[in-house]
Amino acid sequence: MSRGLFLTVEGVEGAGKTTQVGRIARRLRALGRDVLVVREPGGTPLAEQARKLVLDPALELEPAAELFLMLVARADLMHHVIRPALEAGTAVIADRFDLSTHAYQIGGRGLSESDVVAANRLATGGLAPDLVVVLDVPPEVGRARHAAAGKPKDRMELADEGFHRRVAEAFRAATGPGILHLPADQPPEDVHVKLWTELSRRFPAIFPQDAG
Ligand code: Z5A
Repeated sequence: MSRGLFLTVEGVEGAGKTTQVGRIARRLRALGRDVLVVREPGGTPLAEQARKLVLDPALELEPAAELFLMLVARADLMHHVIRPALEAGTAVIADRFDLSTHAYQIGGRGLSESDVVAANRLATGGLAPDLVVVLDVPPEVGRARHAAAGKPKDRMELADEGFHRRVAEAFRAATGPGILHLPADQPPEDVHVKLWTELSRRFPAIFPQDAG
């Protein structure tokens, strides 16, 4: 059996990642495909504990401590969940993955890129997504969506304006053959249609354009 597709969806808070991941997964399942959705940080008992710590507004964390909590979660999720699923031929869709580390811990916190890349490689064992989708929305649009949803702010969301500007800039600047930027400042259904079209262009056997 061939390895499953590994897709990650990234972007600033409120970009619509969870919404789009859910739609893609539902449509794939309706087509009879095996799909696993994960969110980072989280997805295993250890990773959920790390998530609680790293998002807790009552804690003050050094950038390196924040990085290691993200990576302990990733290493555990990768070993126990993502890798076995991909090896079984399941498509894995991750709501955030290592481009978030790049944007938040390197771009936002200013940690050394080479150190973070090396530490991330240890956490992932070198397994990289087949495609990284970045949902592009201005950070103020994402924040307004968040505020409208009435969710309490976590430790990362409470960071200062400059931090969030640097994070947004790092997402905007991310380029490469495995990275797809998608304008996401439109209604969820329109974003979904554009995203599915782009996915079917790249992986037609998995995302048929005429179905669903
Ligand atoms: N983090 C990190 O620092 N380093 C790392 O390596 C990793 C993560 C992996 C996890 O938060 C935090 O961890 C995150 C980065 C950091 N911190 N920040 N800031 P998270 O991923 O659990 O949460 P989030 O991404 O910040 O927020 P979110 O609310 O889950 O955002 P979203 O998934 O992009 O959006 P959504 O849940 O789909 O939608 C939010 C609301 O907008 C909701 O009411 C929707 O109905 C609405 N929505 C969605 N799409 C649309 C459109 N198209 N139009 C209008 N309204 C919409």
